[in-house]
Amino acid sequence: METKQFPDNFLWGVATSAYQIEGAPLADGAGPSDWHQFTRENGRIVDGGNGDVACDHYNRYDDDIRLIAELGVGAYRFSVSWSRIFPQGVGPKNPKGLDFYDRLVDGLLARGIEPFLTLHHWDLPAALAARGGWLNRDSSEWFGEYAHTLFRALKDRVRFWTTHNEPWVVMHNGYVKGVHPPGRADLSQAATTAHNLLRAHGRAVQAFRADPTGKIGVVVNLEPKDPASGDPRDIAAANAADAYMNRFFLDPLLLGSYPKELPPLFGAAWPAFPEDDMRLIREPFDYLGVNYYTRSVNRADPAVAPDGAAPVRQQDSTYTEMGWEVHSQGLARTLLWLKQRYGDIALFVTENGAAFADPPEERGAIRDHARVDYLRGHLRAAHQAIGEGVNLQGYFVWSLFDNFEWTFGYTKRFGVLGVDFATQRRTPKLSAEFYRETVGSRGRNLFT
Ligand code: IFM
Repeated sequence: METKQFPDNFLWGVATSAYQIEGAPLADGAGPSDWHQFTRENGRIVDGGNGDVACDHYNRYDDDIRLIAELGVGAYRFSVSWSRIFPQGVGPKNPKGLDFYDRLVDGLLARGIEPFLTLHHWDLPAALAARGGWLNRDSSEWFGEYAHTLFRALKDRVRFWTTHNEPWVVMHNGYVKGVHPPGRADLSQAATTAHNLLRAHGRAVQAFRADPTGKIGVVVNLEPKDPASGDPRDIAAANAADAYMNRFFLDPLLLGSYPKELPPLFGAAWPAFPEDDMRLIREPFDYLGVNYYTRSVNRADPAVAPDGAAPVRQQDSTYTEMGWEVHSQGLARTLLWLKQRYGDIALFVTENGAAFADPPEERGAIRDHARVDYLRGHLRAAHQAIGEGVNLQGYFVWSLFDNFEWTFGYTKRFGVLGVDFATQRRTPKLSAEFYRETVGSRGRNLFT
């Protein structure tokens, strides 16, 4: 009988991001980020939470590396806080900020863990936000300079680099829903932000190629958009939602133009972008990171801007604490869709995981069966996609720890390690044990 396993060289990892775990946002000469400021505005974050302490990883990183190593994983995906490196976003560097990531990278490598580094996972130096942030066309140059500094400092040891994490969320939550910095609802600003994020990506990729080592990519959040019924209006709404979320960034990056659905959806708010920008945006990169959590089923609703698609809850499905449907087959569909639409680009699942209300700790263990089931289902789907010819090279669980879940503060727990935020004690959950077995057996345990 054939044994089902993941390939030998498959990269297994866990993921985090700077603002969600580090704490000490102003330590050692760092400048404030837009998130540092946003969390100080009244009513922005559930329970008034912020990243001032988070998982205190800035101080505990050494112990945390040991915990990562105990999971047996080969890679750790983390992000760098731009305002630790450039307190003003541009201009004078802060060597102590760089030292932190230098020590982190060395610590990971000493334990045989591959650093998988993201340059921008949402936090932007407040000084640059004050200059318009991503709305400013100069943001591509600011980002290029920041990226170049990190390449010079760490490219001798870091092989895998990511420009942006989920640029769609930066645009949608920041400029459509207004629940992330800068808290606006302005479609024209949303489109400009998307465009400048894409230009900044291209600029960083160009800087990366100055030295031919390593791999650079970008990470997007994707979900299949299904229609709620066979009604042509629902089918059209699901297609618009797909253009707006799934193709908004990938089409320009990989095909060189925005989806044709976008200008009509945005109407007068769609800016006239300089044609020449597409050359920069299309700069070839090495891999695509996919963050997959759920799918959505949509019905037409003209009141929802800009895609006119309202998600509909499914009667017979399970939902996570985020209100996201558990739908593991959607991961296989997404990976296959990528291959079919964009070709055989190298793929990583750079985030996958779930927030559940975990049971209380019992004799030193948190028995998070729901998360184990979630991970098992999605890992099987990833394995299936490989079997169907997808060039999937790695998988990262979101997240290593319970951490600061942005607008939701500390109320949503995604970790395979539980964190008691009063004491900073880390407790492995059942899912940590399950994932350790998965990594150790290259996924054989998923099928027994
Ligand atoms: O916590 C976030 C992460 O920062 C980006 N991707 C989705 C996760 C869960 O919401």
